[in-house]
Amino acid sequence: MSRLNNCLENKKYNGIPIWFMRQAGRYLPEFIEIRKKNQDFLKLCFNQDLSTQISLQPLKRFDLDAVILFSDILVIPFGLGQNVQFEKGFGPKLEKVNLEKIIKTDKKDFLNKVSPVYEIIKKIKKKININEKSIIGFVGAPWTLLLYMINQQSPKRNFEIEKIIKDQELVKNLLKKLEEIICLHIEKQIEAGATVIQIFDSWAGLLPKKELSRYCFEPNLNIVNFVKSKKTSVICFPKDIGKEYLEFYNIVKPSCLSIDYNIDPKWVVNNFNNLPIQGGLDPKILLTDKENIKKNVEKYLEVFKDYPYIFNLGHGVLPETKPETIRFIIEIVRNS
Ligand code: 1CP
Repeated sequence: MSRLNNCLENKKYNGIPIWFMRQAGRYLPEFIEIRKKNQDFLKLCFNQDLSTQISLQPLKRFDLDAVILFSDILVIPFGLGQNVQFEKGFGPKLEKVNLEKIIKTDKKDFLNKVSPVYEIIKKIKKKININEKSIIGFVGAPWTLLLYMINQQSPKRNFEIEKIIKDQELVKNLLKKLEEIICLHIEKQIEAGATVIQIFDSWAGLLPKKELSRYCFEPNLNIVNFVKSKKTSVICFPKDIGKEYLEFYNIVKPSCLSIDYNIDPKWVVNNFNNLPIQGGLDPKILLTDKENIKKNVEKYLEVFKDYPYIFNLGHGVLPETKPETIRFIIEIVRNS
């Protein structure tokens, strides 16, 4: 079994598994080249040959333990019939939510739009040795997807929680539909060959504490239980919820927690009962000099010595990162 799957299942394994969030992406010249010729981002996500190629690009260059499917969390709103576009220099733009249309979209309609994703996973599986590399499928968590769907753009640009959760009927219905479709999307990814599922709750940190249970813990729990029922390991990333990571762990009980860079790794080692942990290193560190990078990588390796740990970052690789820096970090981890 692959190093990553072994670690997730808390078995003895040989060395620390390593992969990077956004390992396929804009810091790689070979990705940028394909992207230039393919202006429509979602169309690229559904292009079977190109998306397979992009998913495998980082593994061609580097000694990584996993391939992550090249796709996006926003294929779910798209599959539900909400128009999504990615604009250069702006990010995602979504049309206004039409609840009636979304509710009317059934599983078959969704699969009609999104099924190329599963074909891409099948193609990836044919090109790698599944005993050595994990295939990571992924979804956005209900809250993070709901937020993009109602906000119609990144909350980085414009966000007020009151506006998002004002229409409780809409919120309740959307969450229910999202949970159902997220589970379907996971099921199909597993059937196609995904050996690990990661749930990105990238904007969990925008929730006030009193709303975490309803919008973050409960929906993640339902999805984690679904993934577990498919006998598949599941990594949760409820980004930026600080000390509430502990409450998340106690309620949701995923196979592994991915931590962001605001979390003190020592606190994690002392409080999470040997639960496999992933990530943590601030992606901005990768933009500094080698000495500083080495010092910070070694800090995580030291804290998580004798602990089930997956090396990764506290969020995605930044576009300004030099590919050589990724190689440098892998070398440090492999030689540790
Ligand atoms: O060339 C470009 O401009 C496209 C940039 C890009 C890429 C490479 C986007 C647009 N998505 C992706 C791929 C992607 N997205 C992957 C591929 C696999 C890999 O990790 O290598 C994954 C896992 C995602 C997941 C994703 N999309 C998340 C969750 C992870 C995170 O970063 O927090 C989120 C929030 C998105 C939405 C999204 N898609 C793209 C952008 C620029 C954004 C973020 C917009 C925002 O800031 O709100």
